[in-house]
Amino acid sequence: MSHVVEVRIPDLGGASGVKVIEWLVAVGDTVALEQPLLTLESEKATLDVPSPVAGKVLTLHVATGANAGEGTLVATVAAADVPASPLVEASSLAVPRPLSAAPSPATPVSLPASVASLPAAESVSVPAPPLLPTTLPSINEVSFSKAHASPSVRRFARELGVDLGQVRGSGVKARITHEDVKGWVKQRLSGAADRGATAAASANWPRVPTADFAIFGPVSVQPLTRIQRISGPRLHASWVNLPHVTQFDQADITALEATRHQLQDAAAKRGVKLTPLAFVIRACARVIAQYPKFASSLDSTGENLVYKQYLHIGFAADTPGGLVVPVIRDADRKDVYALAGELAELSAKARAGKLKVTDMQGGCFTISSLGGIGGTLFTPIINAPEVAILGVSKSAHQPHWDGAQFVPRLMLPLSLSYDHRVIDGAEGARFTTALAAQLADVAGLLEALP
Ligand code: CAO
Repeated sequence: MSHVVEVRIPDLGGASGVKVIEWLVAVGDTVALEQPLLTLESEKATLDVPSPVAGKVLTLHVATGANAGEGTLVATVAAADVPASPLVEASSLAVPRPLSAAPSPATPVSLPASVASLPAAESVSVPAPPLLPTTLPSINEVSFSKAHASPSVRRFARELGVDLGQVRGSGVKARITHEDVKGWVKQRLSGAADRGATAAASANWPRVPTADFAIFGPVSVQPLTRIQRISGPRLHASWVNLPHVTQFDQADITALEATRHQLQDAAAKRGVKLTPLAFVIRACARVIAQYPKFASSLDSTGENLVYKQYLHIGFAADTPGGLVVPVIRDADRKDVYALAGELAELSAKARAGKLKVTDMQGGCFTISSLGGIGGTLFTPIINAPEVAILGVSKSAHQPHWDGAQFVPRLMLPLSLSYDHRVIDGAEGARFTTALAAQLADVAGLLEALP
């Protein structure tokens, strides 16, 4: 016959201001004797409150995040078949554990039975070991002891052989939860952490807070556009997976702009308008021919660079639905007129929402031009799996010292972001220097194509 047992906060050894930071069970769960029910945190320690009986959880009396004190009623449990007094307190069972105490060298570490009983690897030949122990790194006791986790999470991690020192906490004050441990194990087993491919997929990233904005004033809610829903995660993936460095420079485009204006009539006869971007694409194509690494990609193992025997260049286009990146195929085989024509055509398609998926595929390098809008410099996000992206800002006249006097020159700001796993800082600076020189060499940009 069952009876109801009240679970109260135990003697806290003088600690005050404890908070319920995690419920480890839910109403209706069957619990074993001494199974942790919830985790409390004080300024100095976390502790689990175990169930004083085996039975079924009937009620949780406090919410996660609530403050509690010694004697607070936290749960009621229907005890099964235990001939005991109707009211039992958990006070004698809870064991606090310091948050960051260094381990005492004398303290024996209780390994899970399966690990503790393994023979020394070099002394015997053993059959193929199970996946988990072979793929998880061994536990570093110092970092394990310093990890911010409750006793039940520690126990759980020990059972799985997880080094808590390597697990990122997603709980309050970066505390490691059961879910974090499970997520870490899943990630290791899938090999994602080793490949470094999906750091973003990890459940262990700290999360930014959300808020109920309506508490502070009226709000309206607008869903993200389809393009934003697609491009957002891709930008995020690139941001978190690729070590970005942005190299800034500026190019003297005084001569280029003068020539561009002179060529507008000729361009109009061909039915195109020459914008600075067409020249920038032409310049990039020529410089990438010297520095092909900037149009390469890492392969799926992350251990080889793939050099493409073609050069398709994408450009970011601002559309009412969001950012899209149409791709100009074989940009290295097109002169500025052809590039200007394709720019206009693809931009119009982009703004009308008429780009096909194939119009946006196969890019090797991307250019994001904000020159028609304004701004000085920015840090564009690489369009992975590409390894570099060029940001172009609005040109402006600047005084230039020619050795005798200051003369006005029209300068174009360049912001090159590159994947530092593939491109070194010196290469990045060489690339922007070469690009600036190429943009200043307008005759070279207008050279007939081979
Ligand atoms: N400096 C000064 N003026 C510039 C310039 C520059 N770097 N680049 C373009 N301009 C001028 C052009 O000459 C044109 O002026 P005129 O009409 O007087 O000739 C005007 O700005 C507008 O140019 P444009 O935008 O029509 O043409 P474009 O070829 O330069 O750009 C496109 C085309 C599609 C790239 C652009 O319209 C666009 O969408 N830009 C936004 C890209 C973006 O959102 N990037 C951010 C992505 S990362 O979040």
